[in-house]
Amino acid sequence: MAGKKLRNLDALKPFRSDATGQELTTNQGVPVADDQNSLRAGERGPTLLEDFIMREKITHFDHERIPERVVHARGQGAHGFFEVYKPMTKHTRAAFLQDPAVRTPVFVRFSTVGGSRGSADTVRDVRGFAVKFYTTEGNYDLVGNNMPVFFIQDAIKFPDFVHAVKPEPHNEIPQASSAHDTFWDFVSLTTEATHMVMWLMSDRAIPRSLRMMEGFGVHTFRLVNSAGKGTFVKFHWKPLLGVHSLAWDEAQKLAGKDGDFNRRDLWESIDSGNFPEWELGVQLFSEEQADSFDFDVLDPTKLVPEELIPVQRIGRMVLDRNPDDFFAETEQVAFCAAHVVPGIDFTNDPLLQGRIFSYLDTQLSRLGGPNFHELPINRPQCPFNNNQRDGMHRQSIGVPRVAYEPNSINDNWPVEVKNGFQSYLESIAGPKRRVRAESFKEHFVQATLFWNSQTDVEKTHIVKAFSFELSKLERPQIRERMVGVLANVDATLAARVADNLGLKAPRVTTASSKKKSGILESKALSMLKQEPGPVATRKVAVLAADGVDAAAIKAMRTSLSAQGVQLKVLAAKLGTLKAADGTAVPIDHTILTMPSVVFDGLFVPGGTKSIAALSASADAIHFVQESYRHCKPLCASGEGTQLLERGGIASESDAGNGVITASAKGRKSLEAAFLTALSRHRFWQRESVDAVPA
Ligand code: HDE
Repeated sequence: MAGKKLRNLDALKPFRSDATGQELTTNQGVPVADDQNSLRAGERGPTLLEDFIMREKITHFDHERIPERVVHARGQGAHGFFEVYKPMTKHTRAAFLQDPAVRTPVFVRFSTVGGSRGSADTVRDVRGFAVKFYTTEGNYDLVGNNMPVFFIQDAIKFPDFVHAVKPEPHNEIPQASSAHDTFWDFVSLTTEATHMVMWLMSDRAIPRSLRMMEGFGVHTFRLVNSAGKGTFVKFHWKPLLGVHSLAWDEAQKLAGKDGDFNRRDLWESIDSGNFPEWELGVQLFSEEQADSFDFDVLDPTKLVPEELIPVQRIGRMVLDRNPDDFFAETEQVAFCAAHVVPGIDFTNDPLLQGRIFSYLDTQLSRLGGPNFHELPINRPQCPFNNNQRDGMHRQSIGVPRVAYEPNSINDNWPVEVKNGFQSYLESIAGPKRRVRAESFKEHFVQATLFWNSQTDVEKTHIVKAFSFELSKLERPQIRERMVGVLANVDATLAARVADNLGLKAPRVTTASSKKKSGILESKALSMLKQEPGPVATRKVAVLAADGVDAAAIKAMRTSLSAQGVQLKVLAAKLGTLKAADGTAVPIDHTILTMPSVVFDGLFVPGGTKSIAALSASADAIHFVQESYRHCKPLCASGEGTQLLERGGIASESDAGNGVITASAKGRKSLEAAFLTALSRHRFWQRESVDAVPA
């Protein structure tokens, strides 16, 4: 297959239905003459059972829903491709990791975990990051998350964990939130969850965009080369747009103002040709290296610090096509942690071992039987043949008259492949026991590593997130217990959270194990210590009214769009504005339909009349204040500074604080300074300015 470029669309052609230019028919192909009226006995009489057309239509409608995923119910999918940078032959025989000329089609589904299918996008949660590679040797699913560790160590605890994080069973409240008693009860009694809870309370749990998230395979997997040699591997996805988050207040408001914020963002960026891209990173290490670590690589509550084993970037994934049919693609896609290909294998991570079972099993009830692999989005794009047959919704027609092996009637086809999938040859010996390995028993060292790796701003956000969630609990004893757990992570963290909860700082115990690796901080664990990435695809709001300075908008638009930043003009109502120079300025949105929370920055151009009108508008002032409070870059030119002042914001240019105004700089550098501010994403130090409301 080397050199052949695969494209998903071609492979799916026979399954695509398109009614454009076609006649309306029943499912049996019978032409329908009247789709407006059911068949009645008399003009005003009862509808007849005989009306097979209406019954077929309504029966199908009655069964349109399938069970939502038990976790990760809400998601958004996209098609794309993966290509490897150089042959990975030394470490793996996986076909899709050999030839840089080959583009392997992928389908990716991002998701939140706890909420139901209709819940909001921007809730505090882990994000699923599941990738299906349609390789020439079968489908490979890398079913990961945007955080590199997990809450529990053993699959047998997964139902308990999920029952605890889902809404409380008696009233199904709260939706899509861990801020309730059962979650904190469970995690405070299950200290192995502490490391992951630190990630969940960090800004990783409120991504600005699905395009600005890292992805992780979480478990240690194994690459296997053609000689059967194994290498441990941790998978990473590194976004080219950097890793960015929302502000917590903003995330909560977005959940109401645009519950589809993350989904819309992904859709619109692909739709407009701004294809999101990630590099696939691997951390490769031997069993001997693994043995030297101060944690067990089979424990999914632990990560391998990049300082210990660097991440090598081995390929890239580009998402370049939106699905045509949400249900047929994003909803029906069935990821499975057991979908591996020759050259990629599992390890004995006890969480992974359970996942190998769970995913296929769950599809049986979600997709209604064992033939879901035949659905267009799930079927491999390479030949697949075996002696399985029948079952609900079987689509393929088995032509040979045998479905068993050995057989002589069909010359024993299909035949085994000598070079087919072979499990890594691993020697296992030991008593059969229900046991947690000694090497899994240390629960806090990496939680402390995570905490120590954060900037002060990130630490404050973590403290606030713990304080917010624990404040919501009905049972004070759970709150206290959790603060006690935090004392094992860091004394200051525990004391700060305790203070916010009106509790005494707990007595501090020191983390229980000595670090062999000696790594006390890891830069890669902080979002703010990473390169911010380009500003392309960021959105800037322009507040305007009649009399606006059109030249200022034009100059800003020219500079910003050269960097791929989108400028949207917002006014009190739709239509066009009459600028001060008499030109017409088209309005993109109203202030009320596109609130400040859907933008990355704000520009207020001058114009005496425009600013006078905006200064008299509570909505406009709120917009400015909210943008400021959410730490977004603000820019004002000419009289625009007066609107900032009206919002209680000092209007002197203060680049360090993300406020760029004309008063200190000339026009040319105003745009450049604003672009620099946008590239910083947020100016978190402003959070401490309580005087500006939002
Ligand atoms: Fe999942 N998980 N999981 N999970 N998971 C599911 O499969 C499960 C875990 C992840 O967009 C389910 O098709 C068990 C870790 C993603 O369709 C189910 C355990 C990681 C998705 C299931 C875990 C994940 C799922 C629900 C512990 C990160 C969404 C519906 C042993 C590495 C995939 C479904 C999509 C979905 C089971 C833990 C990621 C029930 C038993 C760790 C991204 O099979």
